[in-house]
Amino acid sequence: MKDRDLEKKLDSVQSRLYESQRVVVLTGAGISAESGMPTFRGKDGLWRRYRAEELATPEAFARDSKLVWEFYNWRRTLLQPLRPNPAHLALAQLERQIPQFTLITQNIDDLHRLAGSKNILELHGNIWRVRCTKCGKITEDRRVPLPELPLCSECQGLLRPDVVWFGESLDPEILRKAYQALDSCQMMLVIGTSGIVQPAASMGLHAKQAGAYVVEINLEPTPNSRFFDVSLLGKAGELVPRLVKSAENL
Ligand code: BJW
Ligand code: ZN
Repeated sequence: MKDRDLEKKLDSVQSRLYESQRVVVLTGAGISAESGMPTFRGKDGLWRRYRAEELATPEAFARDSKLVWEFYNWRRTLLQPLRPNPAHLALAQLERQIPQFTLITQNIDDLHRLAGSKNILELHGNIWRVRCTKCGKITEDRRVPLPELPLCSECQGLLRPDVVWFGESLDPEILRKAYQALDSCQMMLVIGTSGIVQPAASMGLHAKQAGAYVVEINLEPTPNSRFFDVSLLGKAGELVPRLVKSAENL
């Protein structure tokens, strides 16, 4: 994309954004890439050449809990020192400027909260929570690393990460709030997601069909790009801050 074209698009998206009362943002792993977190489907894969579909499933955990915990311990260790990047920070600022702002994230890394975002719907859970496979108790646990096979303090059952794996249902209350926001928003930004994993992959299209103006921000086109109103190609850490006005320019 020529610089001049990109600038024009950014100006027009910014104007629409500040005319909107209700805005939804959907984020994926790409928004955390510039903080240092590898994405799932990058060219080198995520971890030891396993695909997400081979580790992030209840079947994988039943077959080899140690391996799956090794994967999550590796990610906890990697994530612990990481900080929000300019894209996370810009979204936290945007939330303070838009009357009704909902941030839907597929990420489990907590970086949006660290950046100061408040109204966050975590579709796929949070890596800093664990859930007992026996009694169901959910607790925050920030130890890094966790024991090879961490156990519940109440019932000694095996703990698992409190995240949503393939084939598992998303929290119905979180989904309800997400669709409520998608149904009524005037504008939606879809940032740094490959648009492959359902149901998040269809959320942009859902908002579009409900009448929203949908803008995608990604390094490259995705299978959904053609359904959206605008596709901005580039790094989230550069493009998202460009859309958000500083307090003195409001
Ligand atoms: C940048 C950038 C930069 C890089 N700037 N951009 C309908 C049809 C077919 C299948 C299904 C269906 N409905 C449900 C399914 C099954 C399944 C599914 O979708 N499978 C597909 C693979 C086809 N979905 C489910 O099982 C879901 N459950 C469900 O729907 O329950 C009901 C049901 C069950 C079964 C059948 C039918 C219904 C649950 C999905 C849970 C996904 N879980 C994971 C792991 C979470 C925990 C963890 O993190 O460990 O979630 S998998 C993984 O993928 C993770 C992510 O959140 C998710 C999405 O990945 P994301 O964020 O898009 O990352 P990438 O790496 O793919 O893309 C990064 C993008 O960023 C790229 O585009 C880059 O270009 C870009 N980028 N740097 C801007 N700097
Ligand atoms: Zn327990």
